[in-house]
Amino acid sequence: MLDTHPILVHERYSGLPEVPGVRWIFYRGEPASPEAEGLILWPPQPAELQNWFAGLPRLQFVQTVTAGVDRLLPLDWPPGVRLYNAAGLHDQVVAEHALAMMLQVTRSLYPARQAQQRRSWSHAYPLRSLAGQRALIWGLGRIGRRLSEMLGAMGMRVEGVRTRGGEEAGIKVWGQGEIEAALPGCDWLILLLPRTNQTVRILDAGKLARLGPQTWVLNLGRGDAIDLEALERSLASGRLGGAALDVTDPEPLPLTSALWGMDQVILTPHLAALSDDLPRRTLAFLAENARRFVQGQAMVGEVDRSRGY
Ligand code: OXD
Repeated sequence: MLDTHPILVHERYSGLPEVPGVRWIFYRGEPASPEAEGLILWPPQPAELQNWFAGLPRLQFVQTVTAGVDRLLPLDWPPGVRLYNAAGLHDQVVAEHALAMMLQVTRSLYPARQAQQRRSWSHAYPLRSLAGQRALIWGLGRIGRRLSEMLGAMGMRVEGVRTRGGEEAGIKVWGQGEIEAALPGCDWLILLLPRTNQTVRILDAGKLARLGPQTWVLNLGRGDAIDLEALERSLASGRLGGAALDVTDPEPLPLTSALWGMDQVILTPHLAALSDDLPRRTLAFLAENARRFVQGQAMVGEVDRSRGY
């Protein structure tokens, strides 16, 4: 017979199935249950969480439902409390969103739709194939690896960038220090970076200048990884092919931003991870990680707070 482990869960997840050994305690507002050993957050609430720690003396872990945990990292974490992100939950759908953006561009679906609205049987737009094009995925975590598989299956030449270079799952991986050499000649630069002290404005004017008029920049990580003013200048001058941004800084973009109106820009409002089956998958993910906790197995998604992901 398993001991019972109380885990606080935001009431949004009240559909969680029973997990042997877990006593779910649903909360709204402040989770005041001093016996709780785990806390499942929705959404990440940094200021509140800092205050809650004092009332949760038995807490062993905090679980988020997001991939990024940047807003929680600056907190003063009590010793022994581990942080877990939703590793794996968003890989497929975020990768699909990136692929959809890319195919929308190469197959000119938006211009075709505009022609359709004019009832025009037009071929007056560029049509290309992804096969043979070079994609550089900057931030080769789980989502990046899933995307690299998809792009590989499309016949693309896929490379990655991560802290240390080498080879992973058959693709060339550039080290972060080699980025200047990696950028020239890529057709797609796809940012999937977590936010850390090193990633803010990491794609700046200097690095944008190393890209060419054929390059499209995608960002599905954190908006502040790109210097948006420099991006806007590169796009306006034709030195860059286009940009597809699911994240921006700030969010939403100011209405005065020229990016809203550019034909070579696709904006989606930070929804790359959303899909109709996300609630079901989230419950299954949370239940499985809680099962691992009570059975003393390694939970998935432990964040190294010193690295920031
Ligand atoms: C995330 C997100 O999961 O931005 O981090 O949606």
